[in-house]
Amino acid sequence: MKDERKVNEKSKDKQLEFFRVDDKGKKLTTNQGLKMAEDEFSLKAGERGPTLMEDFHFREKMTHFDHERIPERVVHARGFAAHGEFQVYESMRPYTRAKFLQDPSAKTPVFVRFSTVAGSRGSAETVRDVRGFATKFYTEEGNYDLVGNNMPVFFIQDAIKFPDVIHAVKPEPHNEIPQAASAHDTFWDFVANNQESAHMIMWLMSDRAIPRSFRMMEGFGVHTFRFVNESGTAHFVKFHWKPKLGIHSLVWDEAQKISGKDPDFHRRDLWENIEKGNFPEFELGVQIIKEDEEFAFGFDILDATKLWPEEVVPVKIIGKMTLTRNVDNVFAETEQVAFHPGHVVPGIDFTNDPLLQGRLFSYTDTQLIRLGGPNFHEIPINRPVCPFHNNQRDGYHRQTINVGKVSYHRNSLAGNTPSPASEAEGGYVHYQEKVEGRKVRARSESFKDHFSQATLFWNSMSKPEKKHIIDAFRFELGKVMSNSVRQQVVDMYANVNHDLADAIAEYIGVKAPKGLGFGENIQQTSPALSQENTAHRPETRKVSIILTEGFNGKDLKLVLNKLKATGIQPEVISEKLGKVKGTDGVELEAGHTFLTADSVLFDAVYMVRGSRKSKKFNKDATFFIHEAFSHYKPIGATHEGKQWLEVNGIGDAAGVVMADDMEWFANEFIKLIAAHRQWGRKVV
Ligand code: HDE
Repeated sequence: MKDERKVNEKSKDKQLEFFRVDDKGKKLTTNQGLKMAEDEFSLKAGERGPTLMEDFHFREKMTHFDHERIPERVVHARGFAAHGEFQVYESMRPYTRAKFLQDPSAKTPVFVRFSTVAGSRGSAETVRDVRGFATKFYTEEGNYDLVGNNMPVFFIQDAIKFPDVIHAVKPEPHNEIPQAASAHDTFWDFVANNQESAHMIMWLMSDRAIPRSFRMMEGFGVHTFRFVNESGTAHFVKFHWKPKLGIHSLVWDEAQKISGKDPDFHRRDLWENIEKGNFPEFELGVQIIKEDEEFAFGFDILDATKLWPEEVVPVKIIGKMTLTRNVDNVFAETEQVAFHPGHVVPGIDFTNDPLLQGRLFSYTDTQLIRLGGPNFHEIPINRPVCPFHNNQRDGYHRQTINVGKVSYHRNSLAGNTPSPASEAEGGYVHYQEKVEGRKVRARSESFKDHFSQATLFWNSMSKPEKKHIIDAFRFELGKVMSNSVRQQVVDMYANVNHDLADAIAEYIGVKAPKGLGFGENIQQTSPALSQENTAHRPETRKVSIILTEGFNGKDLKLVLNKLKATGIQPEVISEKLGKVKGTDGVELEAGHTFLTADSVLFDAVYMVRGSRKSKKFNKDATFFIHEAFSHYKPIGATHEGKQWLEVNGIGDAAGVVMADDMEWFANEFIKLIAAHRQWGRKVV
């Protein structure tokens, strides 16, 4: 352990190395280190006789297996994580004394876990849901956890309601249906009867709830926190993660199909890109408000159902996180990592946001049951990279062997150590906020506007984004059996926007209330809320290349080289796996057939075909392209592929490029791929 402490101080990777075990090439032993001569047959009285109690090897192996599962997270059970590093661009010293935010040359190791909220551990990843975005910074002053989501607001305002919203969204208790879906009665009954959820539901019905990739979504700390600098001055702060690849989403039909075709779609995407060296990058941004401006906005900054519009309080980009390494073992790292919004470092402090205050209790409490005792901080993935010393002792699975007989404070036998550190020595000192008030179970009047920002969100959406929101409401409420609940939700959303309420009502057998609602007075927009206004980049997009034998080898090579040079990932689909022969001696490896690949697993299609004709190929390719077309994906075609698109009647639609000039074709196709979806296309 002492040696480990030494490496501890150098880097998280080195520290983890200490615990890494490779069983390859080793002799099989019991957990006591005893080499075993046999691992296939239990010890029996005679070859056909009963198994003997004496078989310690069988008992140990089976007992361990029987105890392999731990309780899954009560929320965010389905998740995937990666290691990386964070570096600040410029010192944030004027605002915070947090050391990891001060030195632009320092790299802080991080571990990030992305997740869905509602589904169980084995559920599909592309369901409509909020995504968790939890980051552990292993700083030299201790671990700092930024435990956020991919949406900047939340369903409720007070933590005491968290069990209610989660009970409502989880599968209904009498039949445990539906898994990982909010489209059912209890969830929408909760929404209609807890109208503080209005704004968050707009995000949940939007494209944000079906991200294309963990690498292409924003992250938000949600709550208002505090930065505190060396002289004790505080500022309110909100945290943002901005993906360098821009924000992109699936379309709903595609998301549902992927749930069946590849329920591991998001983890596979993250895993494969990190393995290939396409390291995901996210910039850290902060919005900062002065302490004396606490009441200068039209909303309460302690209310987690409100965001700070970026046009009013700009996001200052202060650093970058890069994810560079996959985990070695999902259980040891991803499953056992324990995040907690209360894991802070000097210079970062809390506010009285009642949602945050409740979270500060919940996370340790949940780790105690999930990780089986109070020593979860000793699990390798959770250990800080700096040493830790205190008088806490014992408990299940204690690993530290504390030497000496003193385990109390104050003492004289150990020179009164471990001793508290002063602020100058790096000790954490809470921000001395003045608080006064009566003990009440109540909500501040300033928390009672539930609709203004829901309307702001609606106003800020592009036309296609609005259509997706309407479709999502129609889908979700269409699955709700109770007519009364459907009506209540439509009545509620008439407060946000009347056209929205009308459009929903029209399809779900109820009527929107007459007259204009609250939201009609709100004209403001916040362009930053529309993901169409974010970066559009082609890097790492997956393009399916559809080929048969006899394709034009020289031309295709030129296009493929151009795509790859832009960072696009082409993958060949053909009739059979293996080499496909083209002209000019070119051979390409088909990694997929129509049996194993599907259009929903790619961002774009390039139809090349070849000279070989096959009815089966034509049928499969027709389905493939029509599906990609209906999901607004870029489609390119050259050579025999061109005629094929024309015959299929999709040759001159928006977002379809066909050409004989390969250079021009490649450039145009790349532009379409960068733009992601072709919303101008008419899809019936
Ligand atoms: Fe969590 N949340 N949460 N949450 N949360 C948990 O902790 C809780 C909230 C978030 O990848 C649990 O270790 C309460 C907001 C993420 O391991 C639990 C409230 C935000 C993760 C818990 C909230 C989050 C969790 C379950 C209402 C965004 C996954 C397992 C006050 C800012 C972290 C666990 C990971 C996990 C409680 C609301 C984000 C039960 C009581 C708001 C990303 O402690």
